[in-house]
Amino acid sequence: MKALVTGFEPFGGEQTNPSYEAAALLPERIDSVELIKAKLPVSFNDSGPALAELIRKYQPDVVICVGQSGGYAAIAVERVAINLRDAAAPDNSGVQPEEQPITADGPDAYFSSLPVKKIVAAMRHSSIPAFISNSAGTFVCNNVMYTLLDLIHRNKLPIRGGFIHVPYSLQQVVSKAPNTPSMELTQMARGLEAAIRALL
Ligand code: PCA
Repeated sequence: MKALVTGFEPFGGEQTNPSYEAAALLPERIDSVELIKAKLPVSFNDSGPALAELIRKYQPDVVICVGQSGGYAAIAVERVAINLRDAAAPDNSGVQPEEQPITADGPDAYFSSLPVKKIVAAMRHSSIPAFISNSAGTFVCNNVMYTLLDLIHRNKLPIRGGFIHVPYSLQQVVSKAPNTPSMELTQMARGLEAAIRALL
């Protein structure tokens, strides 16, 4: 089995993005799963084509896209992506769509095709705080999750795909307000590993 795990470049004034840093900490192989790790741009227009190209190149069986969601202290396993772009701030390309569909002829929403309950249970079993989130927001992460599931659906690809949000890393919050939630990168990586093992 081959799994593509993507993280993002930094955005919103941050120096790092824990989604990519945590993905990069994963080993090359987990049991029978070969892992491919890649970084996506925080861009509404460029992230989808970049992901599509990675899928075309590596032909993975599983795609797990990971993003940062500052404000949580637990890993959020996303259940649903909606056909909406509505950004409160510009992306890294300066694009800030408001109330636009991702694809005009697409369904309103797609459910993750990963076993979200099983993944949350596996993370918790590994002592990593985790929950099911019913909204991936309306920024680039939701856009990537929707684009992934739309690509799989339209092309009838034999891929299980979904999205996971991780908190700020400890490093990111050292100078933030003292009550800002965070998680150690190694814990995030353990959570992602538990997610992959849950797919075996
Ligand atoms: N988080 C953003 C986009 C990139 C990332 O890591 C989001 O939640 O949409």
